[in-house]
Amino acid sequence: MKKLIVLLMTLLFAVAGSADMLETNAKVDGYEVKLFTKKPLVVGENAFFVKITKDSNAVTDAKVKAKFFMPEMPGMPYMETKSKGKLQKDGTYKLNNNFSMGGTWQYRLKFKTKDGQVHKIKSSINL
Ligand SMILES: [Cu+2]
Repeated sequence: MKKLIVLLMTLLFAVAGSADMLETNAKVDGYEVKLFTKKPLVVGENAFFVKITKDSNAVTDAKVKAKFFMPEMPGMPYMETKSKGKLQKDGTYKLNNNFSMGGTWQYRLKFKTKDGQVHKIKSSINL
């Protein structure tokens, strides 16, 4: 019985752990933007991937930037981590961000398309 409980707990943690992987979809100005990770979010270094499509075509000539920040809190200063997207062979942009602590981080994802327009997405993540 004890073994069964331990097994169930392990399974539960495994499921909870995989839920920490990020995958969000947003639409802005006719673009579809998917922001995702391939690993659960952690305090420290994280790789984010951004896929931008318009009319089902991948947009691979945009300039992508992300800023994650945590507002000032009692006893804690404002914190932020900024990154620039690097285009990968698969047409996604990779960004690296380092989080100094767990909690809720707001983010602003921006991308500039070759027509000069800047598109913005606001949301937040939890880690
Ligand atoms: Cu904080």
